[in-house]
Amino acid sequence: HDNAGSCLERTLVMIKPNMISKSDQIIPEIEQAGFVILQQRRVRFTPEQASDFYAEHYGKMFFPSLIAFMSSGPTLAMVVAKRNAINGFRQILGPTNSEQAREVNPKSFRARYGTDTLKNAMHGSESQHAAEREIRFIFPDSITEPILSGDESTQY
Ligand code: RTP
Ligand code: MG
Repeated sequence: HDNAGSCLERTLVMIKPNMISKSDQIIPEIEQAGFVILQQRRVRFTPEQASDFYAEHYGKMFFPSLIAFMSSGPTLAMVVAKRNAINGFRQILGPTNSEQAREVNPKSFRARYGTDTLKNAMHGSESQHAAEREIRFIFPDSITEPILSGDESTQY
């Protein structure tokens, strides 16, 4: 089996404020790429919540502009599932810099919807640890264990 050894994962995806108006176009693309949307929520981040969500970047040059951007309007957050969802979504997301995305992966979300390094249209968790933390951050009531593991995942 092709996917033997791979694991059904959940990752946190966000459509950032500059592209939330394109959600009706973006969501079917996420589903066509094989991701199942488990939960979805519109979030209006306060600057404090955005700072907390992006705490790993505190102190960096771009932190103030990141916080201003992420609290400039609503964001659409969703929990999506697929085999290897975390890396798989980062692949179709493209690099952080939208201009670089247009060069290296023109079909990626950031290539097509992003503007630059800051306004890069979408977010996807970058590791298992980040995914768990971010899902809990946005969906505090959601289950915290992996949805399925081992042999069970083949039934999905
Ligand atoms: P994300 O967390 O939003 O999915 O993006 P990422 O992993 O590709 O990039 P990361 O390094 O985690 O940066 C988080 C967000 O901060 C903004 N940023 N601006 N040099 C800059 O101006 C700069 N670098 C990063 C972007 O909005 C980036 O997605
Ligand atoms: Mg990141």
